[in-house]
Amino acid sequence: MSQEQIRAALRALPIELPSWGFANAGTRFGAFPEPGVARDIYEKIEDAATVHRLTGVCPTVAVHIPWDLPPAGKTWADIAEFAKSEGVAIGAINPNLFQDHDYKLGSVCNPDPAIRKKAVAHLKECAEIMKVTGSKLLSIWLADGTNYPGQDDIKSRRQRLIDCLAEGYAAMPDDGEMLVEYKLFEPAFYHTDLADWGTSFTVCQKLGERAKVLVDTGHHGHYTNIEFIVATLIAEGRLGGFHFNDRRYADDDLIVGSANPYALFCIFHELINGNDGKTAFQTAYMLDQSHVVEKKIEAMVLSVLNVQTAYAKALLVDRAALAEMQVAGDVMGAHAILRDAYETDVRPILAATREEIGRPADPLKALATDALVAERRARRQVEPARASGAGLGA
Ligand code: PSV
Ligand code: MN
Ligand code: MN
Repeated sequence: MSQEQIRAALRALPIELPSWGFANAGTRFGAFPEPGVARDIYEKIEDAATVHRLTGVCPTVAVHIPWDLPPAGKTWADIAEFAKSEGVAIGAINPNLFQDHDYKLGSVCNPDPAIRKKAVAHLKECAEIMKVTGSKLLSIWLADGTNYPGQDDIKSRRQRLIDCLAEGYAAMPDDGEMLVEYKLFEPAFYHTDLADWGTSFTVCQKLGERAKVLVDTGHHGHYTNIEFIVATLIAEGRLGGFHFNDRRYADDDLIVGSANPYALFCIFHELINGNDGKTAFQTAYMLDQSHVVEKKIEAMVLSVLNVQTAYAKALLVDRAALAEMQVAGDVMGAHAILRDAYETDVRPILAATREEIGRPADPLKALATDALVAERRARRQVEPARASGAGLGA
């Protein structure tokens, strides 16, 4: 593949940023506020727009409801307009069905029909926000599950889940997609109602064609082969997108590509393989990270660079030669093709990709001396926020 083709492919891969990754976040042991950090939906959009300005590949920002809400007197249409004025758009709408005290025993799986009704009403509210903002994605993650054997009836919970999500699905715009995210455990520790890709997949089959599986790279058991899941979901037409992040232990939500860059490369290899062999499969590429000790905008820029690095390396795989090795049963030869690509230094390609569209060759270096970012960080430390709501990430 020519360098020009690689640069074009990199520019054509949009990476969505999570609003909550720009806000102060913490663990259950505490949070450490960052001076000048984004405090409301406006400021999160400003920071997402900065990342787009520096990288050229982040045109949308996902929002989480109600972490993100328009202030009194403003509407979601106003927020979408503000995003546009900043050069970005609202991306996936993420309902929050896990923090309200009513959801202690679950949201859409709760044994109490009144609480399920409340959860469905929230799904419908988010479907309306999709219509107003022009978002095409309703991204569902549930904290539903149980902590003890016998706590609730697993079979009944599954049916409640399907029935409630079906109502949310029906409320979406006709061209909207529902992304169904799974997670092995946490906050539930005995069983989780959407625990793995198979569970999400079968639920999507019940919901309809526009329901697809969302793969969050931090949500699996250790040593799970995520690229195998990706290849399978593409083959079945049910890969809906990614929440990229990295981890060493559980759902650490660290900078993607910081701990397991080779795994990320292997995921992109399957994304290209499952498509036309030249570009990655079209799906929703999103980051889902919470930055606790690292500077938020810097962390997001680095995450984007790491995703592009993995993609560029995967694009370098000599697929014709690989196919020959595979047919010949040349195990070491086939593996060497992948390794050769992985070991290539793609930093010059990435720099050229950005310079061609008038973005800095080194976005992190540019960020360090960015006057607008410095001005905003200073202003936020003295002026009140435009809206309320800290928008803390989980
Ligand atoms: C849950 O761990 C999750 O991955 C879901 O995507 C949530 O929306 C997000 O994290 C909140 O940080
Ligand atoms: Mn996620
Ligand atoms: Mn997560």
